[in-house]
Amino acid sequence: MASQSNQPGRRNLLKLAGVAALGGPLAAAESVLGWQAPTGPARGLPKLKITDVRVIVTCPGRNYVLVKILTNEPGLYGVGDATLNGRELAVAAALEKHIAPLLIGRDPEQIEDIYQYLYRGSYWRSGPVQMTAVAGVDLALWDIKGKRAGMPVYQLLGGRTRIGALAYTHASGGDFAEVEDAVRRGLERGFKCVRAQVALPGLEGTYGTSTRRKSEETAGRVDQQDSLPQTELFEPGPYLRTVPRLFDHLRSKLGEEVELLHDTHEKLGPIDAARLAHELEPYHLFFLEDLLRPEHKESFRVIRQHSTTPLAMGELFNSLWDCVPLITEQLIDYIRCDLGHIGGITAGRKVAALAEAFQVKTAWHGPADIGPPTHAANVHVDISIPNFGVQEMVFFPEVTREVIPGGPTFKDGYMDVDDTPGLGTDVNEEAAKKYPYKRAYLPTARREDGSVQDW
Ligand code: EZ4
Ligand code: CO
Repeated sequence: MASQSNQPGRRNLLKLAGVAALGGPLAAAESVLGWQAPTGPARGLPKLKITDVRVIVTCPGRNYVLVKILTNEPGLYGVGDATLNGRELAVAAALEKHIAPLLIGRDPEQIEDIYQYLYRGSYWRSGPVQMTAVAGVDLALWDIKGKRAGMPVYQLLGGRTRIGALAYTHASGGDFAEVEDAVRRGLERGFKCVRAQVALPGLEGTYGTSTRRKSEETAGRVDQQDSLPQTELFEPGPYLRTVPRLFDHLRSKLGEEVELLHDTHEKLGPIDAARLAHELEPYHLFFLEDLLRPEHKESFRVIRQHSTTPLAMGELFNSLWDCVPLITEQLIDYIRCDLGHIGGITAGRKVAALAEAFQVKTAWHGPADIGPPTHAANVHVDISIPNFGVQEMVFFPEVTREVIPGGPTFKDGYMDVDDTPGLGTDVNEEAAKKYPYKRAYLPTARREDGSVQDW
């Protein structure tokens, strides 16, 4: 029973409890108190221990938070991504001050136990800061397990189910012709699926509707903003009148073959959302994304009563349980939570399995403001589950790739990962130091009367 005793403070705890010298049934209690499941190491390999948890905050163009977990096996470490756009330092502090001390000495092979411990063991559960921190740890642990097994993570998840992950890119513009051109550029690049967003006449615009610049591309990029959030404008009336006309234009110019998507970015109320979904029916969208605020899952019933447009939801969800009602009531067709904000691969595979049972497909969030390890995790899950739908993707600039090398590839409309053991991403700590953190926020939005609007 002494072989499991590698937790600092555990022996003291047992002494206090006066049970240190006792055996028999208390041996089990001891392994519970030390909370190391009484399993042996994999394949007769020496038992692994976490020796260090490094949190790397860096700004190669935009801010990223990386988690590097080191082990007692020389050279064996894992890298995870714990980036939460606009709240990076809160996650870094949660990791450094609260979570890292819990991990030192622990067995990094016990991924599920560590996920349960960090999620439920904190008593205060869920929330974007905590679940992003948990995701950073979780990805690093899957990376370690893959490296130790000599296998890419998708093999550990059950092996390949498809040739690659069907990907979509973003197209936007100031008017319909500009959007059409942007969609054509996406198609020329090999994409079969393109998300289309257009500016609103007479409005400055906000996420996905900007006239002056692409809010969704630049948000959080430190070269694009002051150190305080910009305020952008949104009105539902012009939006609701414009978007169906955009898709009428795109279908008449591009035909039926191209798969078109659109993101409402949680901006509408229920009856407006239902109207939009209904009026987009003739244009056969691949899906309509994030119509409602994440608090209002019950309102998806209103939309479903009025429309057959496929619905996707979830980038603001923080846990498996946020996804449950929409999936079990079949109120959506695609669950698109962010593996980096719901607790990582361990949480994502549970969401995927729940969704499979209700014929819901996955469409994990894949924007520029989560790092390459999360994009890699997306694809490892995508290509190993039966109910994958589509994968949002971005191309990272060279400066990001210098600091966080590796990650998925893109060819002929599909993302893929190679057979590098683990996740296939890394962090260059020396390069990261060249790009110190700079405070940056996502923009905020208001209505024309000055009241707060969802961005
Ligand atoms: O606005 O990740 O579908 N993608 C998106 C993203 C989000 C950003 C917010 O940080 O909606 O671009
Ligand atoms: Co979105």
